[in-house]
Order: sequence, then C-alpha cells, then structure tokens
Amino acid sequence: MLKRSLMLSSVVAIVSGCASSHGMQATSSRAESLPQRTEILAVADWNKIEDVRIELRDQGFLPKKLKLKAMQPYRLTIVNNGANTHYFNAPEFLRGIAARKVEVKGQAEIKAEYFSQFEVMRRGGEMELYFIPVTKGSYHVHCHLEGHAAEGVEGTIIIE
Ligand SMILES: [Cu+2]
Repeated sequence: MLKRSLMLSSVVAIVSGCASSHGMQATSSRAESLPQRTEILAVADWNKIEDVRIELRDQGFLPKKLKLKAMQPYRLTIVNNGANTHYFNAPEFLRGIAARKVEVKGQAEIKAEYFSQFEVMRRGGEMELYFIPVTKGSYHVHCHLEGHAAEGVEGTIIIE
C-alpha cells in the first residue's frame, strides 16, 4: 500500500489556473478555443497514435529538440533519469495542443482542459501525455529549478 501511494506521488500534474486571468488574455491569440480542441479530440483517429519520448537528465533534455506534426495524435512519454527532480515547464506549448489526458501507468489518469507544467520525480518518475498538436510554432520547454535551465535542462518543441 505504501509503495503504491509513493509511486502515485512520483508525478504531479499542475493544472493551469483561471482562463479569464490577464495572463491568458496575453497568449490567447496563440491558443485554439476550447470548443475547437474538444472537436479535434473527438474526431481524431487514436489508432494512428505515434510514440515520442523526452528524457529528463541532470545534463539536459534528450532529445534537445523535438519536431511534431500538427493534427497527428501523440503519446509523449516524459521520464526522469536524473538524480534531481525536474520540471517540464511549457505553458505556451501546452496551450498549443489539444490534451486528451495525462497517464501515470497503472496508477492514474488526469484529465484537464489545459496543463501548464509537470513535475517528474528523480530517477524513475514517468508520465505519458496523450495529445494532438494544434498551433504551429517553436516552443521553449525548461526546468525552472535553480540553475537547471542554465545547466542545459531545457529544450525546444516544434509543431509544424
Ligand atoms: Cu531541473
């Protein structure tokens, strides 16, 4: 029982806040509206899902740059192989996608309209994001813990 609850706590999903805040207004031109996203998720062919993976290491993200195709369903596995806990902090990217769910295998599925960042615990923390890229662009992803981005724990995701 204790082991199960520890595993569940190895990933923390942070859901972004109120959609009517000023921060949202500033970025809304890049984001698709919620009805559009709901429609995109509903008509997607999830049998054509493609697997992609980002490894969080203390020396940096692997790969450093990830290219995705707009409107293609993906399962992105984010795994932490570092000695430190790391963040996948990507509010702009996560507003540019239609998110179906986050899954912690065998433990939990988290459904939300928007995510802004994920914290993946050290050595072995793992989660899967099921989504469809929508808004084309180049997005910076980083870990905001002290000094980590400067040490290379950052990367770029391109939707084309
Ligand atoms: Cu970090």
